Amino acid sequence: MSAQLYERIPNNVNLSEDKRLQRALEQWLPNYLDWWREMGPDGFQEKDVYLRTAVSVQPDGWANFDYVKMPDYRWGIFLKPAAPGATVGFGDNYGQPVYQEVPGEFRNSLRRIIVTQGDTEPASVEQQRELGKTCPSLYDLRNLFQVNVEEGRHLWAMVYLLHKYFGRDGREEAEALLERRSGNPDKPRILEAFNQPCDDWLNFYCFTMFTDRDGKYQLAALAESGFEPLARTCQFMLTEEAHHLFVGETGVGRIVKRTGEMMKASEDGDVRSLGGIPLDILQKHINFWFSYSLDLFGGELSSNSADFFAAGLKGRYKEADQYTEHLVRDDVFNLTVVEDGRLAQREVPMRNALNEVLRGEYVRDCERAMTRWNKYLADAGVEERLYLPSTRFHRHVGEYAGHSFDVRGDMIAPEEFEQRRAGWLPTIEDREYVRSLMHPVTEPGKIANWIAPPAQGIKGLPFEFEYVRL
Ligand code: BYC
Ligand code: FE
Ligand code: FE
Repeated sequence: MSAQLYERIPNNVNLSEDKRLQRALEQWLPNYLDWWREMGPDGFQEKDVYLRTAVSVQPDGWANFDYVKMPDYRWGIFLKPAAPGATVGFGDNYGQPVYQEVPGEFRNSLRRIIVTQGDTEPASVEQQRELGKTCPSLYDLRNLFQVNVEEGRHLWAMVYLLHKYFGRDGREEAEALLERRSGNPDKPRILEAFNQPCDDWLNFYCFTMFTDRDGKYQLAALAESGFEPLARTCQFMLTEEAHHLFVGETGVGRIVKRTGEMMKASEDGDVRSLGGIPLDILQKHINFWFSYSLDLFGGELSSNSADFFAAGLKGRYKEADQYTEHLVRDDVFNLTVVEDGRLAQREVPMRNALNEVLRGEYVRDCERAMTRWNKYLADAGVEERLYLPSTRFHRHVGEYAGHSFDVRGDMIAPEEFEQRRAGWLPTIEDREYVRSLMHPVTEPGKIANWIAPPAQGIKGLPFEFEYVRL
């Protein structure tokens, strides 16, 4: 499949042969650009940024690096090439040919999945729009913008599916994706994590660590889909997503490193006097973003998850590689539920617990990162450690919502939660303290005091490289 790169909308889906679709997307394009100028990174639209642009879907050649002004970024439509003879990989239609069109009976479910996925992408750009003004270095500024333009491209990916496969209601949904606004009480984004403010860099790194990571697992589940255009779209999105996760994990890691150094250097272990971010504030941000991101997996018990799996729309993580049995008809899952005001075990049909199974994969991945961060503390000679709170802590969706749990997962009275909240979740004072550290550092090679420099620059270039020309 050859990529058509120099059309108005770069693509590898033969857009020029589908005039109706091409016209529809060319009509959507100016609305998208208006949205980008209004809600994209504030104050940097005319700057040259050293960005990676997808120009082909080949494993070694898809990323092209050059200086680009963000509004000129070539947002394109790229699907991983089709594997011939592909079949539905799980559920009740296991082994049948993959769906090339939307099966009528799954139309609403599929549209809803695609709209939910699509809604998160512009939402995150909106949440991050002010961050450029307080960047800790040009390297980090460039990474922020790289993430932003790629989330913009992910929106394009979903809008392509809506326009191509869902007719009139697809077009309406595509427009609505540009109308909702993160945090706006009248027209909020669909999922709650995407209405939370993300206006300092500690929040940004936690967001890309924990919330983009939900994106990875959701996309991976959709990359298994029997609706082939969705699967192939998500497969390609995952290659971009890896960088977002890198930004988050190394970003938090670099703060941990710096805080560890400062704890050692200060007389009393208090890093505030040295202008650092104390470990307890870091921990509270981890608690906040981890718990909100857990909500993004949906209820522990979900008839939607069972229906999506049965229909072959949304699989398990690495369904094809990791499992040998793909029907999951009789399996059960042991779930910890709340019964009569206390925790109890209940055996539930596995298909209804697939949100929880996916969440389990996610939690293991987060634990891996936590181990790495704690190693930085150990290396600095510091005793304290960071941890992940219980998956029951501070939940707003699912089995544990409406009850109160401490960070160890023990049920407590709501009053006790409120009394101890300030020790577990960022307070206004914590946020203000972090904000007080956020001053832009824009000289090439310089870095803010509260974060360690990265181990290396981008694409083999040194950290001192001028990643954004201001
Ligand atoms: N907030 O059956 P249930 C990303 C609703 S991130 C508000 O338990 P289901 C990215 C739900 O709609 C990845 N409402 O849930 C990251 C349902 O409503 P109805 C985004 C919620 O459907 C960073 C009810 O509660 N992709 O890409 O099994 C930067 C019961 O729900 C929430 C996707 O999410 C919530 N958190 O699972 C940029 C993939 N959770 O039916 C990008 C597509 C649930 O009672 N979405 N509800 O009206 C899905 O697969 C599913 O919709 C969910 C929910 C996994 C989100
Ligand atoms: Fe994305
Ligand atoms: Fe992302």
